Amino acid sequence: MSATNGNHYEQLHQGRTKMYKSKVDVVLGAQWGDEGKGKVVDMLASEVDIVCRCQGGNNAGHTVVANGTEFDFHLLPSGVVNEKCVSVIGNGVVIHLPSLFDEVLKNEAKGLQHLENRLIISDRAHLVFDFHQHVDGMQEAEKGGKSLGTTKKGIGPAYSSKATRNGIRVGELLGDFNLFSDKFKSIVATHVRLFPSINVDVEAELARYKDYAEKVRPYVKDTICFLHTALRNGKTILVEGANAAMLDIDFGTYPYVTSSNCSIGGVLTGLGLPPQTIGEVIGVVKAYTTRVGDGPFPTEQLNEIGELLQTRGFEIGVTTKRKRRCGWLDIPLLKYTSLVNGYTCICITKLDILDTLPEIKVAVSYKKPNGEKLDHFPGTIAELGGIEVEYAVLPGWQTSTEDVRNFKELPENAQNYVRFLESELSVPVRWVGVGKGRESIINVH
Ligand code: 2SA
Ligand code: GDP
Ligand code: MG
Repeated sequence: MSATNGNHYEQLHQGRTKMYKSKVDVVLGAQWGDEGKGKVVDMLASEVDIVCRCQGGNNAGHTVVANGTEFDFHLLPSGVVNEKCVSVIGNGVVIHLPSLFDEVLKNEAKGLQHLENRLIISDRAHLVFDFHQHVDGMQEAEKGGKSLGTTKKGIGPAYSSKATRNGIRVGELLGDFNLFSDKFKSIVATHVRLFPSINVDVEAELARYKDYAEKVRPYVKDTICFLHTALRNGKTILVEGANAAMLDIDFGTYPYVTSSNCSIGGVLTGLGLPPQTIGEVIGVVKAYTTRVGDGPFPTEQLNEIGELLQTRGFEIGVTTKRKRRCGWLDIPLLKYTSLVNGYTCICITKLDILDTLPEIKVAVSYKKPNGEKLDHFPGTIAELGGIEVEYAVLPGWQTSTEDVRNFKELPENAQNYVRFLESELSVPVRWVGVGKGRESIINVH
């Protein structure tokens, strides 16, 4: 046997070339969304060059409270609050242009300036049309009692068009308008065949999109090249996940999910990044659990605890204004999303919302109907519906944490709550949120 034979695996791992001067850090929702990703992105955006959205659309609602002003972002990356940051809407995002420009106007009125100089939109991102939104509403209505509780922003129908290869990309809107018109007529005809009651004034829509083409043109670029050049030049990049792992089309509680990959895979496919570019993966964990929309929720509290979390936490959908369902923190769920996403650290948010509780429950395991402990997260709704949740009961702290800025100054029981989560997940907790504002964050290490 020659000296090199049998050593291929070892050789494969030797002498790796360093192609990138910097890394891409990622902020991901670890539960069912609304963990406070917007706030975490804003906290880090002052130190990065580029902030990107990689999936979802204007179903997302990310809140940033900066210098006393509250912003809600839906399509715009939360990094736009920071004037030094370039914001990128990647190829994996689906864009309803009328909503995007409304959002730009609304935020300009709140004082965000010169967005045109620091927003870049991928030519490969798909368009969401008004008829996609109508179809979303109709599909929900048809399901009756089995609706998913979508945001009705046309996200599912637009990703369906993409997957069936009938979708239209931003770049096509900017090319030959006759070709765009033909594709638009064809995608409308397909939808009218399936949903005869939708009413699309094709000529009026084409006229409207002719205007949108010129409005969006200055923002559109090949974002893949842009990001890779940035990485080679040592620019720092942060990715803002939208929705969350339990809403991921593959890993979430299917079919009660959204239509994109909201976990780590969506970062790579939604921006054209290879895995070795990924640096830190920050899991954002709300100190309890919420869910907006239908679907299973093992630790949901349909009682005064749920109501207290909902009212103290102002748990209302940022996009639809629906009340969010509330329940206890769920460790089996977090262990599962940690497996899928590979969190390198965690930010716990909304610890302050638990301040008044005398005791706090945390789900620590799931049991099958026969009493056996489950060693995996159920893959079907039926299996998840049949589990029994086992809780640990932790003492509360019944003291306000809102003004605390140093981990050691948190009440001991609050520190223990954080340490409990950390040891259960075996992932370091790097920050703890105790209020809405930028400043309401505690550095743990
Ligand atoms: P869709 O519209 O097809 O993506 O809906 C499918 C499911 O995904 C849920 N979903 C969300 N869950 C939490 N937060 C979201 N963003 C808004 C917010 C939600 C709102 O920040 O509050 O305002 O209602 C979001 N977007 C989608 C959705 O509820 C369905 O369960
Ligand atoms: P996202 O979709 O993950 O960005 O989260 P949302 O913006 O939909 O919902 C999070 C809500 O919690 C927003 O109203 C935030 O302002 C608020 N929030 C974020 N972090 C904290 C925190 O640590 N404490 C409190 N009280 N509110 C927070
Ligand atoms: Mg949200």
